Amino acid sequence: MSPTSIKTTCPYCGVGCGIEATLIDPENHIVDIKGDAQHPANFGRLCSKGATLGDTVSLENRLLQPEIDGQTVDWDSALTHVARRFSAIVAEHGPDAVAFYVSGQLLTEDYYVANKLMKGFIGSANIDTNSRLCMSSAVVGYKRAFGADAVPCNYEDLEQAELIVLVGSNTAWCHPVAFQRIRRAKESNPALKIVVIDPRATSTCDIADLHLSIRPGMDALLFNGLLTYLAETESLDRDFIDRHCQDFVPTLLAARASAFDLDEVAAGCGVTAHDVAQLFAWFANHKKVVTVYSQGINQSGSGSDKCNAIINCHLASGKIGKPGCGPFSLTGQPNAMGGREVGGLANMLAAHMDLENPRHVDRVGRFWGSDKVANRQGLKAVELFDAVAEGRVKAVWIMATNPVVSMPDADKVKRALQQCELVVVSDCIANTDTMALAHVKLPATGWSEKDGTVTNLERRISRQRPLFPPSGQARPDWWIISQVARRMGFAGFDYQASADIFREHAALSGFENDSMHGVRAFDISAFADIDQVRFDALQPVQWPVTAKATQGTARLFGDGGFYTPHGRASFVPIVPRGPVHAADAAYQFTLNTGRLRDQWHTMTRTALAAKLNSHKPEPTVEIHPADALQLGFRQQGLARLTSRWGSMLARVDITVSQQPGSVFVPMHWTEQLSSRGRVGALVNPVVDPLSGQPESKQTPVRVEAWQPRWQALLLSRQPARIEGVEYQVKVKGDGYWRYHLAGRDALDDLPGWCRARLNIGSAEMAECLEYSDAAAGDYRLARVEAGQLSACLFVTAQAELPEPGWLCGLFGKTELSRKERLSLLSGLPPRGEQDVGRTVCSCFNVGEKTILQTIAEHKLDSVAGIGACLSAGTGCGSCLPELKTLLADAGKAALEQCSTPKSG
Ligand SMILES: Nc1nc2c(c(=O)[nH]1)N[C@H]1C(S)=C(S)[C@@H](COP(=O)(O)OP(=O)(O)OC[C@H]3O[C@@H](n4cnc5c(=O)[nH]c(N)nc54)[C@H](O)[C@@H]3O)O[C@H]1N2
Ligand SMILES: Nc1nc2c(c(=O)[nH]1)N[C@H]1C(S)=C(S)[C@@H](COP(=O)(O)OP(=O)(O)OC[C@H]3O[C@@H](n4cnc5c(=O)[nH]c(N)nc54)[C@H](O)[C@@H]3O)O[C@H]1N2
Ligand code: SF4
Ligand SMILES: [Mo]
Repeated sequence: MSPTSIKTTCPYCGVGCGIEATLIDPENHIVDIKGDAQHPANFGRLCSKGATLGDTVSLENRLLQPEIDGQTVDWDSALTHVARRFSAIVAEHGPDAVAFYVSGQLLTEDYYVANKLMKGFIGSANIDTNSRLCMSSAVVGYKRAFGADAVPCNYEDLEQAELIVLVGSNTAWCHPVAFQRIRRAKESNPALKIVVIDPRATSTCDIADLHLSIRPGMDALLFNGLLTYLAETESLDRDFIDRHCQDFVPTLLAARASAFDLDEVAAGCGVTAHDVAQLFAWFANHKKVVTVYSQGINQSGSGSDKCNAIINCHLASGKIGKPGCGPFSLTGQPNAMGGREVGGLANMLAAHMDLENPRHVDRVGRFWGSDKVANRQGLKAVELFDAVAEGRVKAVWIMATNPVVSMPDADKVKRALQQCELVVVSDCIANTDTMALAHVKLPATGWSEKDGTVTNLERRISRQRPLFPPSGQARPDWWIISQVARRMGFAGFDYQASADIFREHAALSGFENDSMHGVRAFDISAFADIDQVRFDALQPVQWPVTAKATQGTARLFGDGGFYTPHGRASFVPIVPRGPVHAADAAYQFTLNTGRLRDQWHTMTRTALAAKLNSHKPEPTVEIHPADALQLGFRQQGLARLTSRWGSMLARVDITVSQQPGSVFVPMHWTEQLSSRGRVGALVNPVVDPLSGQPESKQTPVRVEAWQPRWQALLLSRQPARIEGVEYQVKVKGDGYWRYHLAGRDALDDLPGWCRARLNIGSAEMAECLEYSDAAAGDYRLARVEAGQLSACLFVTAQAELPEPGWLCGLFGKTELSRKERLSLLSGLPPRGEQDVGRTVCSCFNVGEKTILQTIAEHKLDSVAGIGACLSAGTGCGSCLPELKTLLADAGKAALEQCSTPKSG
């Protein structure tokens, strides 16, 4: 029998890549993953995260049973309990005393039902989503300009553009397959110009013709400057402005007032006038320009205004609605767009309708058969958790998001949940920082079991199809929500399958959506009668999908046709504002936070794939060499970061990619994997007044060296028991666990402490190798069972710890050689053997040292050469920028060697 192959969609980023999954051994969840060659989002390509999905579908750390107060219960008890408690609180305190906090990682069907229950039947709009932290400013930007939350562009525009401006977007790491498309477009059309605007020099700069290392938060000034420049150089599209837009004059006046001349703009943005002039001239002189923007723009106290400052420039030059043009907000999550369609945010109603529009509320009420539809905005994420903290919200149901990690002022969120009357959490994973605070735990099906649709960042709806039946008692989110709704006594939740919900959602999108009632952008009414067979066969398609556009719609606003009452796009006058909290004498650095190449958010799934953990195994703080020198930092030392809201510890990474005065910390680490690595605890809870989106990219912090008394590296086949260690990071490897430890308390009995960590009693000492230098504070211990390395621990007070690469590799060996055993406690490979170093290429598992050695041996001077020798860089391509850096480093090292006169 040939193995079954199933087409589905990647559950990570908004690129929305199609996947072809081949079931090898379905019972044991063994599946082969490759890109779907036919899917228009990726044409067969995947990045490191998508390609390793097969390593994340085991039952490791899955939540498989419902629980109430730590006791396993059956579904009926759990659902009845949730329904009764929610009903009772609503009866006593009103509908606004309860809330849902949901996620752009729900499927559209899950999202639709959650929104319907809260806004339609409980009668409150207290349902907000992690998209608040992500896309809400982009939504305000589009709605203010176009009258609808509609992304005008698609991926082909990236290929057809003459200039792509990537602003506040680390596309290379965060939307890797879209980035590969841009890279290839540039290879085949070298005239294509790429500009990156980011305080950091990221991997995205690898293909940039120009990088503006902008002062944090100053983007609106830059784009106001651009608008002024377009007007002054007669680069406006007067015809487009006159026929399709309004409010141009006040907008230009506002832009001029803030950004009168180029030198002023350059000084304000902290970049050279030459570079600003270059960007402006390219923008003005090219017809086809796409401005791609993401969290460097959205996650700001004035993110909405920044979005409109960008859109203003595209409207003014008519660079919109045509191939190769447009302001292109890159959605982060796989279904952030789907959430916007169903109205998952607290300030919108379903299917692009508004809570504060009585006709919309009435229409949705008639459609749903409810007279309780909410008619005013609910609490936005930060307000929502504030209300939980104050006891105004007494019950919260969190689905598919991990707010104890990802919210700003995250320690406050944690405290709020600790004192909340009822916390219900639906997740596919058993141990998360948020799940740890749940009174009721509901096991959801995860990717590989879920069945429904998602919409990617170019409005393309794709199917996620199940590969396996649900594990344990896990159930789809839509099922869990509908069951609670029914037990609360509400009609209209009798869905049998996700297709039933999709059909209803499609019908609502077309309901009274016409010129008589007012046209709404989101319309997929062509699917209003879709049956299960057609749903199962659904091909990727871009909305709107209507009777007129049955094959979907590639691009919007080709000839105006904006969704404002008058059909014209609105310019929005912008007064630039810097970060709300500026750095000061006490908190001298601006903390910037964001993503790493191989991890997804709070790592609940990506950290299950050993391959993805070795690129960046620890939480780091990236800092400029000049700042590091002043603070007395050394590379790979430890630092404490403190803001007015919280503090954390991180490994120091000194790098010129960082600008002086600013530090970067990844958002990913949790309490499950680190003792003090949650950066969210430090992030200020400042929000954009219009969108409510937090300013997660700029918080003033103090940074200082953190000097431990001892440091340790522990590797073990079994998870080790470590408690009370101040700095602790746990990393899953291939067949072992790895711990980085450091503490300031003296370890009185060092050998005893080490043996206890490895669970070694006196009987087991016979299998151990041991090294002790009490005077120096060095101790090393390794256990070899039946010829195999089972654990090793290196502790030091002063010296360096061994690099883990070679030691980790020993866990893959069935029998250690005598030479290896002799070398073991030195932590260094025996003479003639090579440590592979930190993983650079995750697809082919190639380490940094292997690459450097191969470059030297074969005198390589291109990434293609490295690919030919080692395959590195020939998979997903995400490591290409790093390979180039290694080539450059190797070149410099070789030069230095040549120019250093040989002594003696
Ligand atoms: N590998 C990986 N990919 C992901 C995700 C993931 O967790 N891991 N998450 C997905 C999600 S939900 C999202 S929202 C996207 C996010 O995708 P991106 O927005 O591309 O990612 P970030 O790293 O959050 O931030 C982007 C850049 O903004 C820069 N920045 C900070 N401040 C400023 C500023 O003032 N001005 C400008 N111009 N730039 C600034 C940062 O230095 C950073 O390089 O990624 C998606 N893709
Ligand atoms: N400092 C800082 N903070 C940030 C950001 C930043 O750049 N800097 N970025 C923000 C952004 S843009 C985002 S999008 C958020 C993301 O932050 P979160 O949404 O909190 O992060 P995730 O780890 O993606 O959480 C998803 C959870 O859902 C679970 N899950 C996965 N699939 C399913 C499912 O099908 N059903 C259910 N019920 N559960 C499921 C996962 O196991 C995980 O626990 O973080 C925000 N926070
Ligand atoms: S780019 Fe990577 S993470 Fe994003 S959808 Fe494609 S494979 Fe998944
Ligand atoms: Mo996001």
